[in-house]
Amino acid sequence: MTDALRNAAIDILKTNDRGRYTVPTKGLYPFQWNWDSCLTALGQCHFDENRAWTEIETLFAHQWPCGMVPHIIFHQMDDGYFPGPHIWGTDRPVPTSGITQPAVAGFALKRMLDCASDRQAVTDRLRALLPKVAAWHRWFFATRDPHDEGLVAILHPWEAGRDNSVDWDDPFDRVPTDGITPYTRRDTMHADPSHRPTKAQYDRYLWLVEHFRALRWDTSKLHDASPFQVVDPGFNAILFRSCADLADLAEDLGESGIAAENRSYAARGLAALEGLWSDAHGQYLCRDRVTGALIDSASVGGILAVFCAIPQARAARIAATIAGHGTRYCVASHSPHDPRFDAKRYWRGPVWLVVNYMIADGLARAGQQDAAAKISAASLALIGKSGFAEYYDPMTGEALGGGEFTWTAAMVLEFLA
Ligand code: 9WN
Repeated sequence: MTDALRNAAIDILKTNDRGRYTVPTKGLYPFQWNWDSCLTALGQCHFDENRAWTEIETLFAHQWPCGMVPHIIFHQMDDGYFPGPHIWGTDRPVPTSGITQPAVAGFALKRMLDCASDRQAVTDRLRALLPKVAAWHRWFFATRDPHDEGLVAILHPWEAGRDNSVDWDDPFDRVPTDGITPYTRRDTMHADPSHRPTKAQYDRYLWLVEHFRALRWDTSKLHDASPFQVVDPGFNAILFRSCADLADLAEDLGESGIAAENRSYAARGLAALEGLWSDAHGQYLCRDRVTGALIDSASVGGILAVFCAIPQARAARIAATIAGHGTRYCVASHSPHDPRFDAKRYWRGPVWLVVNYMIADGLARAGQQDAAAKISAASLALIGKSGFAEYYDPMTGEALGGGEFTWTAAMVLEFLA
């Protein structure tokens, strides 16, 4: 059984492999996505280490001079996805989007080094990537933390990778929709529209893209010009974990400057994260940076915070919060106790294996082995029941969204390891 699962996962990774990068799934997402690629590489490590390193190298080959690593690289034109390169208009040699995604690369590289069959053999590749990842981290704090809080803001829901989370509902009230160019969605041609974001949300996604494009994608200007600035605990936790992991890697390679810089980002960030904790919710919450208020929305973003080194008592409380969800399959992307929970709509309830993986990893590191084991078991049960889907109904385990999904397959290889 385990062998069959492993082989099926490897088959998906190979089917979606386009040579030097992997698409999340054919049809729905025909390009390279940032955090998908980094997590995909972890799966590739289990059968082709060389290919795994290439995945990350390809991503960083498209880093912007300012340090940002874009969320999509449009390697080859494909009309199957909207918004395509002409909407973004970023004017890059190979077209990319103009926003970023969770900075999971630092963590991925450390994990890949730990799994390497011959660490010496990958040292040069790691040495070449190290300053690039460090530049990305520096860019985050330079452009997304203008008041030096130690926490960075996302300026578009696509940056968090949790596109239609309940977290963004209130801040989205401030994002206008007037004047956007008429458009035709493609996602709803590949997936059930009732499982995807709404038109009202898409209008706002597009308004933000057009607004930033009008500013010529000058990433030093976008933060202050954006009506949407949200400090997401999950997004920050991934960055802090990557900072800490990059610092370890840098130390090993004798790069003391990068090590010290990233240790400091991680330490300051962890201290600042405390301000997002909610005792009432038993998890962290997003902060709306425009109003300064915490957002009353118990999403998985505040649970994912356990991926960085939060205090053990917080991790224990988060484990209890997950157990308290009471869903058959964990971890729901939104609290089922909140009336806004929607078991089938994308990031408003469904389970995502990548998020499960990071939560389980964080819980295990914080001494919550039982809770971590439950998440791992639930993840594999979902695969056994419904295959390698994009996301799943936490109540029924039904497969939702795209099929034969790359990062889902990659996470299965990790869960089986
Ligand atoms: C927009 C590729 C990506 C993931 C995101 C997920 C979804 C894109 C979309 O697909 O977002 O970036 O068009 O829906 O929300 O996390 O990286 O798998």
